[in-house]
Amino acid sequence: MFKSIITVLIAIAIFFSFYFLYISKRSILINNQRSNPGMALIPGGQYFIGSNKPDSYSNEYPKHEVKVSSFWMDVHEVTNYQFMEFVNQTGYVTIAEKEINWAKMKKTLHPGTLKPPDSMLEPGSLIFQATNKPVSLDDEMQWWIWKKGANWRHPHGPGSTIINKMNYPVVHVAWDDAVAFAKWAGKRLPTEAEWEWAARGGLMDPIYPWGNNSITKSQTKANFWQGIFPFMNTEKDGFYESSPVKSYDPNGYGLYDMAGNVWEWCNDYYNIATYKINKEKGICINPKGPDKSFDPNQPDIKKRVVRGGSFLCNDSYCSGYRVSRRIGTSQDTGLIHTGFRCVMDLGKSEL
Ligand SMILES: [Ca+2]
Ligand SMILES: [Ca+2]
Repeated sequence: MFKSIITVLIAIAIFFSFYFLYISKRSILINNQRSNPGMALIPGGQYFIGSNKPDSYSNEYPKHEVKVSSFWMDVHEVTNYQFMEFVNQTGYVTIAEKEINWAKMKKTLHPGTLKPPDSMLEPGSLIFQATNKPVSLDDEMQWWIWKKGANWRHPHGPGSTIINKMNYPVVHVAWDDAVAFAKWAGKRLPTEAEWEWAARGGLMDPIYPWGNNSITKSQTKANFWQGIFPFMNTEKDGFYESSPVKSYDPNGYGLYDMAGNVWEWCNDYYNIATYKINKEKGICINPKGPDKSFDPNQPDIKKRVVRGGSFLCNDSYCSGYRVSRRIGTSQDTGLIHTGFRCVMDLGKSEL
C-alpha cells in the first residue's frame, strides 16, 4: 500500500514537472512576442490543406494532411513605409523600376516567342482599369493594362504617389522583390502550407479567416469587390482599391487582411498538381512546394503561389478570400493588387 502511494506521488511529481516546463516555455514564447513587434506567434499544428467544398477550384483538390511547425508571422501586409525603409537603407531597385532585358527574358520563354514592342520593355507594371460595361470574365486583359512608370512609389504611374499612403500595403512588388525585403528584415516568405494554416486562425476547416459566414451576407470583414466585377464597384467596404492595413477585424491569430486587400506572395513555386502529388506522400511535414512551377495554361512562365485574394476579388470571379484558394502569378511581375507579408522561424530558445 505504502509503495503504491509513493508510486502515485512520483507520477504526480513527474506530471507537474513536465507541466511547469511546458508553462515556462509557453511564457518564454509569450514574453518573446514583445521582441518581435508586429508579428504574431502561430502555433504549429496538423491539418488538411485544400478544400473539397462545392465552390472549390480544381487545384485545391485533393485535401491532404500537412503538419507545420510554430512560426512568427507579420500581423499585416508589408506597408509602403516598411518597404521605403528597406529601399532607403539598401538602395534596392524593384523589377518594375528596371527596363526589361529582352535577351535575358527570351531565354526563359518558349522558343520562337516574338519580341514585344519596345514600349512594353520600358519600366512599368500592371494596373487595374474598370471596364465601361459588364463583360464576360474569360479574358483578364480587358481590365489589366500595362502602365509605363507604374511601380511601388507610383502605383498608378507617373504623377501618382504614396505620400499619404504610408500605412497601405506596398504593391507592384515582384516575388524577387519580396524575397529581397524579407532577407533584409531577417525573415522569409511563408510557405503556402504555413499561409493557409495561419489564415484559418485556429478554426476547424473554415471557408474564410473568420469562419463560414458568407463574405457577402455578413458584416464587412475584408476589402474585396462589391458590385459587378470589373465594371461597377459599390465600395460597400469603404475602399475602391487597397485599404490601410488593419482596417478590418483580425482573425483568431491576430492577423489582418488574410482575406482581401492585396494578394500575398508565398515562397512556393506554383504547380497545378502540387496537391495531387503531395497526397500520395502521406502526411507532409513543413512542405516547401514543388521543385519547379507548372501551369498548363502558361507552361513557359515561372510562377509562384499567391494567397488571400485582393480588393478585386468577388464571388463571380475569383473568390480569392477563401482560405484554401490558390493561384499562381508570374514571379517577375508586379501588380497593383499584389503585396506580401513575412514569417520567421522560432529561435532555438523558443523551440
Ligand atoms: Ca473594396
Ligand atoms: Ca491580404
